[in-house]
Amino acid sequence: MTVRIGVIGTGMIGRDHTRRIAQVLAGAEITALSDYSTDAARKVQQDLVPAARVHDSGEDLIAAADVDAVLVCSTGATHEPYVLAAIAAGKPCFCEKPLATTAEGALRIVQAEVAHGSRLVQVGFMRRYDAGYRMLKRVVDNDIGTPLMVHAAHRNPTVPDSYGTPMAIHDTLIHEIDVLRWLLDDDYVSAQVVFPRRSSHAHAGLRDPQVVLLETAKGVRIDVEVFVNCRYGYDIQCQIVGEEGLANLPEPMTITLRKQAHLQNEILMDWKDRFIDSYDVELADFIKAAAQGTAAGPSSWDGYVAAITSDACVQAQDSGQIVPITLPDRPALYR
Ligand code: ISE
Repeated sequence: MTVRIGVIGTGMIGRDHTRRIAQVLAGAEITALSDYSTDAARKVQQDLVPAARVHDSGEDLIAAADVDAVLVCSTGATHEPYVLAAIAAGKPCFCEKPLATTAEGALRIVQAEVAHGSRLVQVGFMRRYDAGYRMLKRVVDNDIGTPLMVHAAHRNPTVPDSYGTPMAIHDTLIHEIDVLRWLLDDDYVSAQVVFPRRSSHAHAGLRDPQVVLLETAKGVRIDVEVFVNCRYGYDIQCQIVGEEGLANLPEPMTITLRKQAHLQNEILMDWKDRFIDSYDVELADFIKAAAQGTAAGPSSWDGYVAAITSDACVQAQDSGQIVPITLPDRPALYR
């Protein structure tokens, strides 16, 4: 079966996913597009999928008879209503992060999916599909004994002026929040944020860097440095310390260059390049499950837990205190 997909939001990532489905992946076609700017959707249609229909609204697209599954790539505040509409229509739905801009909104999605009775939603936490993180997970599960500590870093060379202190959590740390839970098979119980000396490169209104300290239910202690004006590159580090050994996330593959008395490896500058391959794998997973009328991979529950944890981290930024994180019982659908 060819899964007929509608894409809501044809900006940067929506356009890229459209290209991916139209030109790279098998098993699906793009039949519908929508964007708050219809002109932008038409441009993507002309450039990439001339046979697709452009709809006036996301709601129309979700209801369309030639749409079997939906990709929600629009701005974060619109995710919740579109995902809820897709669930109401019984159509599998891939939603970029965040699942919703509030934990309450994410919970409404969880409740709607539970009421539907089977998985329909995949959240775009693509790091779980990255080959390096998958290797790390195998080693954590099999080779280093009980995990005790995690040291991680999430560094961007620079960020725009519109990026404020809470975005370091909602936009940046959110990836570690999800992927570390998955790596450790654990949940968070508390968060604290401490601020080192401020970089002079941080614009007014942004406290940078920050160190986020998370504690898990099994007692693992995690420190994540978030430093979004590090200048030198886009750099993701993750080290897991276990009882029997220590494992590091592999560096991205690069040429090792010996030249003019230096030994060098290039460092990526743009975050869009760092996990580029994992976008293909996550969408292939979505298409495979959507062909069966369901969804796999990171779930609404994962999106909800990420939202609760993010809120606790932002509270910890403001208060300087250790903020407890409590989760409701996980519904059977997500166990
Ligand atoms: C961006 O939205 C991302 O998802 C990147 O992975 C992150 O490094 C960046 O800080 C975010 O703005």
